[in-house]
Amino acid sequence: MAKPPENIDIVIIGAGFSGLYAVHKLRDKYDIVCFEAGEGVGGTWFWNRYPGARVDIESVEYSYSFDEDLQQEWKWPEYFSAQPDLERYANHVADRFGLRKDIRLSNPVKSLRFDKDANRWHVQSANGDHVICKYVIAATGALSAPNMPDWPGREKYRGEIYHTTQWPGEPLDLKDKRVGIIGTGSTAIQAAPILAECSKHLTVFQRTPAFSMPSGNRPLDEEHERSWKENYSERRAQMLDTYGVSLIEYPTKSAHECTPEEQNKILEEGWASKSAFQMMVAFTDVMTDREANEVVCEFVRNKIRDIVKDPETAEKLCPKSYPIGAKRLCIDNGYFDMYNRDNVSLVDVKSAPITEFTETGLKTTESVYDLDVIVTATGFDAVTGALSRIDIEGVDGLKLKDKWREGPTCTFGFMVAGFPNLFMIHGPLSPGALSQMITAGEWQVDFVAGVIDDLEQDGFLRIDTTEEAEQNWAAEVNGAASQTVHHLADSWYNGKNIAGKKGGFMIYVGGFPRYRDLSETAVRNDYEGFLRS
Ligand code: NA7
Repeated sequence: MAKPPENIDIVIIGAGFSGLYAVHKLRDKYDIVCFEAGEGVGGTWFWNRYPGARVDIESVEYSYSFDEDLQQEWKWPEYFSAQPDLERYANHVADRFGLRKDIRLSNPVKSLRFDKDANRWHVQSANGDHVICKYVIAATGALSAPNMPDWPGREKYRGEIYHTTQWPGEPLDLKDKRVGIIGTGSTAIQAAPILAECSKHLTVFQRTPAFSMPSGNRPLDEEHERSWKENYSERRAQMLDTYGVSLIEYPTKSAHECTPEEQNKILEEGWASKSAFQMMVAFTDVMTDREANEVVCEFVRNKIRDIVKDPETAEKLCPKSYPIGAKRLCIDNGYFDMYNRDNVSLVDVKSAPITEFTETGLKTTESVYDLDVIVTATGFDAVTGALSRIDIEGVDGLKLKDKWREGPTCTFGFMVAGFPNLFMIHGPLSPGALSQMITAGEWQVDFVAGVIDDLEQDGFLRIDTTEEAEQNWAAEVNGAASQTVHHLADSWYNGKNIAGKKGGFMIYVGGFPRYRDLSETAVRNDYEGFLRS
């Protein structure tokens, strides 16, 4: 028998870091329910349990700022936390702030339908819950819908297959196994060195080589921790004034203003620094000038050539088809050095693509590979994937997946015209994954909470955005992207990692301060670009 509908104020979708904060922020003032697909909280850091999973931004930054006591008391063991520590942190926050009673685990949202006469969303979940609410906040994550290649023959493959984001909870015994990993993005680059150490043989199937920097990870030293804890409020405020909500060192000189010796010195310092993202800002023009960018590319290629002993393998591993930083930079723990092991081989699947699964492994246009375990580190239907996989119907039967067929449209990444009272956190065309997502997510949740408070105080029943505002925002997003080298690579940033996915660059690269100013200015100007009624 169908469950009776429940009437509440707000549904939050997702109990990842942004969703958890939204629960905390809104629960005292409103009746809320949070639906979560996973069996636990933490989102990205619940799902991504593959060996080597680790954040690539410093944990003192990549953590909540909303509660000073939490900030002071929590101890990160390392500069860049491993997945278990991040999951532990998410659980600690859920317990400490009593968030669990409002979160329904293992209960993904299946559909959303807007009743325009009643100004209410009808939310249906996998467990048969039917919630009628005024507002929906989709904190569904930019990297949560896995991309699984659809080569034929999967059902006949007799070995084990694991997508990295659906890794089993128990440790795998791989010591006598031939393992294949497909992909060489951030995930594969973290997992592969560990898989190589614990398996009989590892074959890496590479379509596009990646730029990767060595991780400067180490146990967090007390002095560094103390300096953050003594200055947290000031530093958090500074972070929000930086391009990527992160206090990396920003450069003052263009590559063209430096002699080759100066360039080399700066790049060596960047290579040895804690954060890979330092390489994207080694000079002021790395992300905007092809020549400046090429200086950094060639420096990294030479590092790869120095590390990898076999020159043919080294050359295959050198990215040459796109600028550095145009795809997400990777951070590794011994990735290139791994190719010096006897039990690791590299297969180029750009020139000879994988065509099918066989009973015993994979077939490419040139060869067959026998594998006991296949790891698909093939990434995500990113940014829009999680929302497009929910059946979302706005006013007059408009479906979100139809509206976004040619690419996502929205205003400031928050709202889509025709879908009133539905707010996205880290939505498409927001700074999303090009910002430090926990702090940026807190700011977005605060912004949406302010919009809801205003609606309630001013007696409005709904807010929508306009198509004109969406077009203006698209022009701003595309204008910003066209100033950079980002559009010169196929990646999950522009959806070109997924066959047939349409749309342009999905992330706002005009910098967080401008994004924040434009959003706040629109609200101050009597909700310019929005319709309240
Ligand atoms: P990514 O960065 O999207 O990497 C996925 C990798 O899988 C990438 O090397 C892809 O090659 C490869 N891939 C995808 N489909 C195929 C097929 N069909 N054949 C061969 N190779 C394929 O995902 P990650 O999980 O590594 O990282 C996602 C983000 O998480 C990362 O950017 C960080 O922000 C954290 P391609 O490059 O598309 O040629």
